[in-house]
Amino acid sequence: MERIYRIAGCFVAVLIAGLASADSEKLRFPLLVNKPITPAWAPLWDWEQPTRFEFQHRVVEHFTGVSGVGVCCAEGVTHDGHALHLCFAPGTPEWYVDYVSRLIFGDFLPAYDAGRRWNSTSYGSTGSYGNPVRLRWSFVPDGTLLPGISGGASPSNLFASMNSKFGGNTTLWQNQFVNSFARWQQVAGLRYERVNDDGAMFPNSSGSATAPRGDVRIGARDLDDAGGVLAFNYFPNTGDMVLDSSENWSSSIGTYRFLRNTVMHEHGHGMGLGHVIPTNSTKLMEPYLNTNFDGPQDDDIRGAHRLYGDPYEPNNGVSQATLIDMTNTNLFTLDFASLDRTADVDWYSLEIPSSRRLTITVTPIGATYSVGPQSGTATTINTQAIQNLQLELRNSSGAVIASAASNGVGLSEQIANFVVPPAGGTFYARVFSGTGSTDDVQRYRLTVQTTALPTGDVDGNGCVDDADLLQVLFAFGSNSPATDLNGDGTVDDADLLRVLFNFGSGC
Ligand SMILES: [Ca+2]
Ligand SMILES: [Ca+2]
Ligand SMILES: [Ca+2]
Ligand SMILES: [Ca+2]
Ligand SMILES: [Zn+2]
Ligand SMILES: [Zn+2]
Ligand SMILES: [Zn+2]
Repeated sequence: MERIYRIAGCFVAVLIAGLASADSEKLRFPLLVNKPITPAWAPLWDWEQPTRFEFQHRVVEHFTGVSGVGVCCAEGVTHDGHALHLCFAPGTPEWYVDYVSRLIFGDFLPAYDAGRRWNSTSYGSTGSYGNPVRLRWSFVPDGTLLPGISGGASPSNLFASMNSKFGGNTTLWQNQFVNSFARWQQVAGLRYERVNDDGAMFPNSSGSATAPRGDVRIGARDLDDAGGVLAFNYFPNTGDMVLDSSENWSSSIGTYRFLRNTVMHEHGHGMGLGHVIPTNSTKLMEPYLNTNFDGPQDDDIRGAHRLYGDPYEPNNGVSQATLIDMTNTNLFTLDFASLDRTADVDWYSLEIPSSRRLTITVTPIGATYSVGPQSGTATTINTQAIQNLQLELRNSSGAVIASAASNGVGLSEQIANFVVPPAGGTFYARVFSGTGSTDDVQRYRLTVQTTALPTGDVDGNGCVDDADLLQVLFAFGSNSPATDLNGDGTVDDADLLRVLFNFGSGC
């Protein structure tokens, strides 16, 4: 069954209770039917078959008293083959429409728990899901009053306690935070800037470029003595972090992994991720801290990509293409890329020197493991087989000159040994989604390889011979890029001479 769905716009949350709550678990109730969300009840929506939308919209308006129903809808085919049309109340947040749609249409994967992303930061509004976000972060000055795990207010002792634990080496402990944010920035569409902090009321004081204070503010105080709770963190758009100053943060094992994994986990919440199960020491966002690995793992990275895209976003068009410069290398590997949804398209701008063959490979990255949201159900998924990757090579005017799309979901695609027009220049690799894809994150690795050819080797067989000479002669006077060796726009004497001067080269 081909799974498709489409979401067209959105509006107000009249039927959703408690949207302002920070507890995303409480938000997961269906809008029009008061039943728990599981794919099993999708067929109960038979009355919502896509035949009489207008009537149904009026019915919903009548029952709910909400006007404007029908502007924001999702349509698709459920996991068991029912064509379905969902109506959401005006103002329903996009993430919720997305979440419910994925459940109903059967392509919900119980993976990472990606809740609500940052939609407003100290840089301004942030765009939609899959687009990168910039965040400022700061350490609150000691004395800033911080809430504990059951309310109350105690002054932050972050600087005093950390300096004490780290023998007065402020740079050392602060660098562990710097490195924690740097790691998230390396693997997902998140950009960080450290700023000062004016000690404004905590939390609930928005980040500011001028105040100054971060979007993500960090403090410490005793929470429950050593052990137990290590830290807690607010979800977007608050994002602030409170560490328990009673913990052994200066443990240097694994390059301060106890501190760094705590910070990276807490900031996982700070970007909108919830806890995941099972607690088997394989995922950063498990409810209990793990130190047997370093930083975000596959499920955590996928969650961050669903919210903010991969680290190369935005690259959804030619003008935003991610640069891959092959001028001084013949092998380039790009990790942590993904199609963060089926609508994601990734463009790469390739700078190719003259006289090259080109091989581009896109390989799905992932693994098979069990995962689910905390207090939900864990299911085995294969994150390597989510989307059907497709690959195109385009020239500088955007025309497709090679493509690879024959392999299905979970398999790599390759444009192999393509003879690049001999003058080289700018080309574009475009990675996008094909049939059979599930609308969820597909991580991939992109590899670009070039092989040098002799100058004048028009057909790219490694030898400058009669065949190359004939190609130039036949194209003489034209603007054919394949034979325009010097790339000046015309196949002429100059190109002919390049073949003649190099005749026999490589043969
Ligand atoms: Ca504690
Ligand atoms: Ca992408
Ligand atoms: Ca494919
Ligand atoms: Ca020429
Ligand atoms: Zn509709
Ligand atoms: Zn409808
Ligand atoms: Zn947590």
